[in-house]
Amino acid sequence: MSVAESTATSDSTRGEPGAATESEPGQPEQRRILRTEVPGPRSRELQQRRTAAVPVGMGVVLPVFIERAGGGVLVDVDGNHLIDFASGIAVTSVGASAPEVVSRVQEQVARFTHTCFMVTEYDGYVAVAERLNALTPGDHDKRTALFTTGAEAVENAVKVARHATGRTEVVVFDHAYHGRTMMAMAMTAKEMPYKAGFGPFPGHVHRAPFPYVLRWPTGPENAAAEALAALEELLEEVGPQEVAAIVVEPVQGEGGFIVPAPGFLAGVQEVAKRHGIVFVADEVQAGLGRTGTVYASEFEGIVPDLVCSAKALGGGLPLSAVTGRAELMEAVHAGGLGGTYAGNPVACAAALGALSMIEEGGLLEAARHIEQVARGVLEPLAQEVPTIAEVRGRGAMLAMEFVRPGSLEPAPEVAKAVAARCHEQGVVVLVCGTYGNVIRLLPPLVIGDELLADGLAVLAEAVREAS
Ligand code: PLZ
Repeated sequence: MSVAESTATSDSTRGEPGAATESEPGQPEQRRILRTEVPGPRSRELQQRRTAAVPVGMGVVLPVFIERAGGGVLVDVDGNHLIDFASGIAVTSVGASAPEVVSRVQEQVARFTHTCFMVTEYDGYVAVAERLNALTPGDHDKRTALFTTGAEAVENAVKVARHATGRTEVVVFDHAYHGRTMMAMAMTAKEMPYKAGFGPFPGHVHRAPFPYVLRWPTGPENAAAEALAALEELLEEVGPQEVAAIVVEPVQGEGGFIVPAPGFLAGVQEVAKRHGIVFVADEVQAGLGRTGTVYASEFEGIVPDLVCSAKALGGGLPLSAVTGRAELMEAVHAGGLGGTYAGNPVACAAALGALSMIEEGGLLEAARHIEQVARGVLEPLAQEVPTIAEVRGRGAMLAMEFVRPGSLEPAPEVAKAVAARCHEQGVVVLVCGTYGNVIRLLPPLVIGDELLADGLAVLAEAVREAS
């Protein structure tokens, strides 16, 4: 394929030029443009340097080097405009160069870059904490501690839960992903590539079944009740009075964008409450607007005791948070929580921009709109193509699971082929799932309609080809 200097717009998706395609000042043109093959010659050159300087352990989905990004577009060093259906794994929900983030970061970085909040303080940190205390589910008294990565937020939620309860055990679920640090790895389900060769891991982590509706052995209608019964059974074995925390992703991310069977999360909350266990929602991937509500927990009206936020929170800068019941958060002794960079002022400034967009910028509506548009393409496609077992997800966190036709046998080779074809055509999609057979969509919530339609058309064509 060579599309020298051509605009890649499929006829089926050419619509009226509308406001959605207009690029904002300072943003790259919001259109898919392929000037070279992907990756192009300059990316390939840089890739050679990377290979000599960076270990392969640090994997890469698409070996393309990016020069600028914004809205729904990534511009690479060869001048290709790629459609971003990844958002840097659910991070740049507000876009990769949103003016609301950029201006606040510039202002902050010119005043000071760092003090360490544990040494001397700054109000940006407090402002982010106040916003998260207000935005997380429940109107009880809350406190927020800021950290840097999602894994750190998860680890600190466990620390708080253990300290507050005086208990040791942690319960997590099948297909869970919680990060790459030692405890977070122990809590993560999948061996390859996350855990293989890195053990031994911290103990005291127990895994219960997750109600994966598509694959529930006795049928979808039984998933919630049977998964809850299995959780109760596990608690009986471990001793519920020994369990500090149950940690759950309200929509599982890396595990395959698995939406738990209805009623399950509320059931987990009830079980946790009955046994005095801290109920922790890992909202690192699903939170902050991605699913069409600020937190995915809201969907079923659950109120977690502790909520982990990260990714979209920092608008592209590294920032994470644990927000929770004041009596739990205040249980830890002074100095028990922290980190040199925890709640860095530049990241806090970025977060205040991102949060204002999520709260007031119409992004929740945008996430629901993306779902509607994407389902409009993917659901008919699933009817047409026998390799799609299910289209699932919530808001702008959507996925397709691929199987061998007529069975539930995972077809990771189809997902891989679809992703490769999309990448070649300038659409950045990601694969996920325990079986590596899921294609997920995580576009920036600010993506324009034409770009979205074009990306979906490329994806649909890739699915038809690969099936
Ligand atoms: N909890 C629910 O999705 C990060 C992983 C990318 P960090 N997911 C992307 C990779 O392969 O390393 C994630 C998540 C949930 C925790 C985390 C961990 O967040 O910021 O990557 O530490």
